[in-house]
Amino acid sequence: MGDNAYTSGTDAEYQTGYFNMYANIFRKMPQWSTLGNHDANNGSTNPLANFPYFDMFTFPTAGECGGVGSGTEHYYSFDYGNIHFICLDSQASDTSTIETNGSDGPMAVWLRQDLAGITATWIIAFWHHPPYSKGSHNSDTEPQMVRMRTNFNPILENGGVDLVFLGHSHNYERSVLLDGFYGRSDQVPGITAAMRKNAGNGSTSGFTTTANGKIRNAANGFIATDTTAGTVIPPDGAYIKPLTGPRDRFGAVYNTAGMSGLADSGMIDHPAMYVSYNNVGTVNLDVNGNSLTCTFVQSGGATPDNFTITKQGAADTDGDGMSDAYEIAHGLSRYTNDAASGADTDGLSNFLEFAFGLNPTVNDGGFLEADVSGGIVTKRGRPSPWYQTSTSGTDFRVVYIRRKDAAEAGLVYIPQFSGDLVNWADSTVTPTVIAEDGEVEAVSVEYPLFPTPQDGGFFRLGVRSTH
Ligand SMILES: [Ca+2]
Ligand SMILES: [Ca+2]
Ligand SMILES: [Ca+2]
Repeated sequence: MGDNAYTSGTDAEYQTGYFNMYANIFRKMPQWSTLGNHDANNGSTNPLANFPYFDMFTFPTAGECGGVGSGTEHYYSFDYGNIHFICLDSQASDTSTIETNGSDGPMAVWLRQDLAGITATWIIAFWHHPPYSKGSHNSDTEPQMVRMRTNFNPILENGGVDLVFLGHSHNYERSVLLDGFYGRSDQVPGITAAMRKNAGNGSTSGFTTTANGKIRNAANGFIATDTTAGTVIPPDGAYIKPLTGPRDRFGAVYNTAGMSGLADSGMIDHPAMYVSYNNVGTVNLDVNGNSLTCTFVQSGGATPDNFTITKQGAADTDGDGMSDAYEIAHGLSRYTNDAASGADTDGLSNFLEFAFGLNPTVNDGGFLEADVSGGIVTKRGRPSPWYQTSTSGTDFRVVYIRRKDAAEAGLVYIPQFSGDLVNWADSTVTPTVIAEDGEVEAVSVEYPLFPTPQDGGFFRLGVRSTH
């Protein structure tokens, strides 16, 4: 996270404090660094200066490792597995943005292009100056820290960043799942409940604290409280973010880890943080498919913090049960709950249109039709009675349309049967898929045997969202 060798980042300092120090590790592991103030001749902000740092490292400038080429080693991106890493320069590059300064500097121009093309599951950004810190540096007042927060956090959050690693403050500071806070830590109203996408610890296993820290959780009323050695913090469960659909503004974790070489003091009570420590250690990043876990590891093996982010399901910003992708495609609002309304004249709510794969702006709510022998849905629509003949006679069944991404979209379809229209029983059989059209499938369920068949069998279908 920058400042790899003190004080001015000279070749000699790097040799002694970095290359000699970690020779065994460097034989096995590539290094991806970001420019710190000590790498820049102890504080230079000259964007044209060729610090020794740039001769010691060779960073991609033309997208050689994935992403959009930046044309400079000051900032760059690369892909590793299903992760897209973005390195920004908070020390010596122009941090202007359209929103704050009227026009984008080259770094903002490049970042927007790079973010727009990402298909990787994970986006992890890193740079030197933390946007949220009350460690050995104060993000309320230090200009570079303020600028990264006000100018670049919005771009990254709009682009769907999941995790940001930072240095500069010689402390460990780890935020909750946060979105949209660009002010001072002491401003009113400060970080709102809506900005805390998840105020819990994001841990799936819990952890045991050490001394020299501050923690903010339900047990202490979310007021930063001194940690004690040996306190067991129970898990609150992983931070959940959508796996598919638009990825913007579902929250990110900001993790300052400037304490690998030295731990300084500091208030470490920034309201963005779940837990902070003035202790030496390192952060281990472990990504396995749709799950990402960070663990704070100390030299003796203690692990006084961890958190997990899990990607699952379809993006549904307003939680109305209809995916963002569907709402955008059909002109509905992804920010307001419009599940119960219906813009067309087929009598189906927007939510049922979504569930049956229909169009909420077109009268298309007739009964479904399918070419069963060909296995093709020929017309999407409402559930319908259906029968098929077999060697044992005639099977009376019902058919209905189910989205193929139902599990991802959080949809549950519940066929129910009744003999008297009063008492309804959920069907317990697994529906049979009889046709599909790529996006949806028609499934059939046989009528259950009734004690008094002459009463007839009535059918209805419930559709529920787990969002
Ligand atoms: Ca929605
Ligand atoms: Ca909506
Ligand atoms: Ca419709």
